[in-house]
This record gives sequence, C-alpha cells and structure tokens, in this order.
Amino acid sequence: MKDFKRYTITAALPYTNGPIHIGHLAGVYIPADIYARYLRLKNKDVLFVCGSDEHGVPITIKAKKEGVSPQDIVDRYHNMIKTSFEKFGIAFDYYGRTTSETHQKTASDFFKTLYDNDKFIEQTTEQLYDQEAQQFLADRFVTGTCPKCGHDEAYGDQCEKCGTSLNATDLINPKSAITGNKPTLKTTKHWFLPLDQYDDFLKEWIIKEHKYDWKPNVYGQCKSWIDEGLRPRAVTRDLDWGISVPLKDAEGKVLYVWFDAPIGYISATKEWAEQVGKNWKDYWKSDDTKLLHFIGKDNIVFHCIIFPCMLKAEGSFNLPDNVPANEFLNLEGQKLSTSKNWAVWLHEYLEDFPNQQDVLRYVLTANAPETKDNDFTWADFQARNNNELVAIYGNFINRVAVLTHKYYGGKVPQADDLQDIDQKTLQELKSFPEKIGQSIEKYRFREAQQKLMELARLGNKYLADEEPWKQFKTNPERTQNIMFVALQISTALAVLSEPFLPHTSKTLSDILRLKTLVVKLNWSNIAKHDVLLPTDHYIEKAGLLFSKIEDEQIQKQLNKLKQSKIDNESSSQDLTPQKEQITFDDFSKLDIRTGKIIKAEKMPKTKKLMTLKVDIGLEQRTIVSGIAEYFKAEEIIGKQVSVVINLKPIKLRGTLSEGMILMTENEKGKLVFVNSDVETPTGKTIA
Ligand code: B3M
Ligand code: ZN
Repeated sequence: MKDFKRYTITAALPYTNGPIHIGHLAGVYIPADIYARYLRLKNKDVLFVCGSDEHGVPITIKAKKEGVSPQDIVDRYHNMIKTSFEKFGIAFDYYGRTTSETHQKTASDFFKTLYDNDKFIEQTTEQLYDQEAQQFLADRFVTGTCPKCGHDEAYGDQCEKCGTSLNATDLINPKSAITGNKPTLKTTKHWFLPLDQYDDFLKEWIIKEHKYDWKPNVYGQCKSWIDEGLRPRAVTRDLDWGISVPLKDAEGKVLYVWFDAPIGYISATKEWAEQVGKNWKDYWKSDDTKLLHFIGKDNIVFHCIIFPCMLKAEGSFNLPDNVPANEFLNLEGQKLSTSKNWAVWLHEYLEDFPNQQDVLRYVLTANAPETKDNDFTWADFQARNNNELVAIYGNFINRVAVLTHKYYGGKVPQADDLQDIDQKTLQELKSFPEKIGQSIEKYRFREAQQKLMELARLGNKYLADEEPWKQFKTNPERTQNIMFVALQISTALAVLSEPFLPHTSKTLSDILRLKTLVVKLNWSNIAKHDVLLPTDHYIEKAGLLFSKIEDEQIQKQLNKLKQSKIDNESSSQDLTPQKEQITFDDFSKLDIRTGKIIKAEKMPKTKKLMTLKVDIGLEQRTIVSGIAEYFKAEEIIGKQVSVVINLKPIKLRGTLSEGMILMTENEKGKLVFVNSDVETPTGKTIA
C-alpha cells in the first residue's frame, strides 16, 4: 500500500428518517470502522467522518406521514442513530448533520462556485407534477418501472435494484408517492451538471486507472454506465425542504439531496478541524491524503460518478482513491425492509442482548456481503457465538487468566526453557499483524477476521496440546513456559482484536493491564518484540468475555420476525375468510392425528395426485393427496404429517382415499406439511 500521510475515511450519511439496522452496520459502518481503527493502531493520521443526511424526500415523506415537520423527524432520528453508532463502537472522529450552518454554507458555496465557473447548464424542461398535491415529483416522490431492468418500484432518481441513476421522466408508468395519482407534466427551470462532458475524465480515471484496485462489483457497475453514455443531471429540485439554491431567480428551489449530501463529508471535516485545531484542507486537498468512501451498493453511482464529477468541476479537491462498496445483507432469506419491519434494529438488539455488541459485529463481519448479497440468520448468529467466540476465543482467555491466578497469583511466570513448539508458536504469533493487515488493506474484512480467529485457535490448540494443568504437579517448570507463551498470545489477541471487537479488546486489555506496560503495544510493534507481557507483570482475574446464547433467546427473535410477517400480511391482505363461518362444534368434529408417511407414489396419468400410505399408530391409511406438483415422492417418505382421519372415504381415480393430509404455507409462501414441529401462521388445507 502506498504510504499516504493522511487518510480521510467517509461512511455514507444515513438518511435520518428512521433508526438503523444490521444491514447498515454490515454494509457500511463496520467495514469502515475496522479500516479506520486498524490505521489508527498503525499510528496513521486518520479522519473518519460521517453524519446525518437530513435533507431529501425520504425525510419529507416520513414527516408528511406523521403530520410533523421534517425538522422534527431529523431531530428525533439524528440522536437515535448517533447513539446506536456509539454503542456499537463505530468510532467516528466526527458525526455531523447536513442541517448544520457550516454545511448549508459549504454546500451553497460549492454550488455557487460551479455556477460562477459555468459548470452547469440551465434548462427549462417538462417535469412530472402531481396536480392534486400541487407538487413536482422527483426522487422518492415518484415510483415507476425502471426502463433498464424492469423493476417496478424504481424511484425518480434511481433504481435501487440495478443501481442505475434515472431522471424522473425516464420512469415507465410513473405514480405519485403522495397521492398515488398518475403525474402530469409541467415546465420548470433547473440547473444540470452535464455528466456527458466528463466522459473522457471518467474513462481515464475509472476505467483505466482503477481497473485493478476497485472491487469488481464497483468497477463493473461504473464501467457499464460509462459505456452506455451519461446524460446531464439536474442538481436542483422544486421542493420546500433542503438547501436553497443560492441564486436570485431560484425561488422555491433547493439543491438535490445527492448534490448536498456528499458535500456533508467536507462540512463535517471543517467542523471537526475547527474543534481539534487542524486544517481541514489537509484532509481534502493534499496529494498525500488518501480519500476513501465506504458505502452500500445502491450509492455507487453517486460516489463514483456524480460526486467525483462535482469535485472535478470544482477543481481543487482530491478524488476518492477507492470506494469499497458492499452488496446487500438479507435477513432470514428476505430483503431487509424498514417499511415491512423486516429488520434487526440496533436499539432493539441492545435491549435483548445487552453488552453483546461485539457478537453482532463479529457475525456481521463473518457474513459480510463483500462480494455478493449475503444472509443473516439467527441460527448462524447463535452458532458463531457459541462455537467460535465462546468455545474458542473466550475459552482460551478464560483458561489463561484462571490458571495464571491459580498457579502464580496472577503474575506472568518466568520462562527460561522455551522448547521448539513454544518458539514456533511465538514465531507464528508474530506473523499475524501482517497477515491480518494485508486482508484489511484489500478490504477483505471477513478474511481478516478469520485470520484473527486463527490466532485464538492457535492459542486454544496450544493449551489443549501442551496441557499445563497436567504438567503442573510433575513438571512445574514446563508449566511456567507454557503459561508464559499463552499469555503472549492473549496479549497479541487483545491488540489485534481491536478493529473487529473493540469492546472485547478493551475488556481483555484491562484484564491484562496493558495500559500499565512501558511499551504501548500497537499493530506495528507486536511483531518487533519477543516479549509482549513481561515476567512478573500482574494480570487481573478473568472476566467473562462472551456468554452462551440460549435457544430461547433465538426463538424470541424469530418470533418477533414472525410477528412482523403476520402484521404485514394482515395489513396488506384481505383476511376475510373465503368460506362460511363454522362453529366450534363443527370444528371439533374433526379427528386429527399425527402420522408418518411410509410410502408415496405419484398417481400415473395425473398431474397433481399422489397415493400415500400413512402410519397413524394403530393402523395404516391410504390417502390420495393433491401434492404431486409440489413434492417428489422420495422426498416425503418418513415425514410427519397431520391427518384428518374421520373424513368420509372417497374414491379418487379408482383408489379409495381414507383421510386428508393437512398442509399450510410457510413464511416463504411454500407449501409444507402441518406437523408437530412446525408452527403454522395460516391454516390451509388441500386434499
Ligand atoms: N443518505 C442514502 C442512504 O442512506 C444516502 C447516503 C448519502 S451519502 C453522501 O442510503
Ligand atoms: Zn433497474
């Protein structure tokens, strides 16, 4: 990695229209935080900024829905989001907001500079208009079908499915998000950034210069947009919430949110520099500063094409060196959705798993959607905690601390007879900072964290192989050497865990009392010292680093999601029963038993029918069921099912069917058997 003097790291400014969830953390903030913490541990000059994106239509829509002002909305969520970040240890140097005075002025001046230098085209065009709401429809005020990929909920400025940036008039079958009406057209004047004039610049800068160092998902998207040809893009809007266009003839017009928001990184830098007495320009205009934007994939076009063109047009700013965008995280196989409450909200997580922020950080990094969309499941969360953090990392540290106290009253023992295995282990330990660092520098955070866990594994295995607890009575000297080595590994683990598991690293550093060491350990000096924790250094008693997560805790989370699903279904679907009401007496006439399918055959010459033999305890029944389109015979043999056994037998295609198997739909809309292990949200029967 070229040695830069300074690093300016930005993380996408979240819209302040709701709390944040695991998708935000996994996609943007954890990777950015790992990177920033790593560089700080290497004693680099790092500025890590973020802030609230407080303009734009998402906020206005939320305010309209609640009948409050946009300012009320941003005030509410700004604090909530900021607090969530702090609690999860996302260590920004500064967290700003785009409603701040500095930002208003910075964004306004930026626009004015481009205007004064003739960088815009002024154009009066026909734009979408909602007659009833008396409002122009741009951005998220209008949805329609994406002309590129056919996604039917594309927004007026972007399709989030394929990432393409759009003009509202490009949408097929546009619909107002305010009234649901079909928009009309009305003329209005706006200022456009002629992206087409930046074609040569983008081809040189992205396609040539960044072909190999940008992630393939980022590079690929950019290349295809550039290849298709870019068009001028309006940077102003007819809206009443935003930064006023600083021109005389621009009454009622504001800057497009994607014009002002990225400038928010610069304003945040100015506010931070003012506070800490630095020069903000060093972080944005100096050749030896590396600029990095951490974002989610839906923000690629804005950070790789539009913002760089703005910076280029202005002329005095650095361009980003890299834009390591992640793909999306799904939850239990389904797209995260704020409106459907299909999410794990950070503030709610903390209520259910207090002080377990690092577990979530760990799991989200282990499953980070770095190269493709990825899935978060509660079962995986539990398994990774119990089998990796508790069983490997926690177990190792616990043994080391407990035995050090038991054998040596908490003091690091003398080691003057290190054997080959000890030397080898200490040597291996020294390779970790470099190994982990290499992955971080390539933005491969999953891989980096796996390597960190290899260090914990190394420690755990070393103790298990050397068995100091067995040696203690007969060979106390050997035990001293083993414990000495184990304590060195623990120390390296405390330091190297910091970017990934900051809370754990702090607890472990406190146990080891690293602050009291003469040499302050960091990423760069671990490999340089033969002894990290010297003989006679006193350590505290073991504190619990991780605790087991029980099945009930996981079930509670799954139930929450199930409830969201039910709430959604009942609000979005007509749940009026399709059949006549029945009484309890009617229902209790049904004799339902559990049985096991012992034989299954598709009925010849039929599409849907399958002949089943079901064992219901005292007898076996033949049942003809209409499930052949959904299941293969061999898949269902041995399955537990619920059977109505007192249904009047009926002959179907010559076979007497002596009952009915109960079926339902699972949460993915798939047909499944009703059995004793499955709880059914909706009851549906087919014969
Ligand atoms: N607020 C979009 C988002 O939250 C937008 C990012 C701005 S970064 C300058 O996804
Ligand atoms: Zn699309």
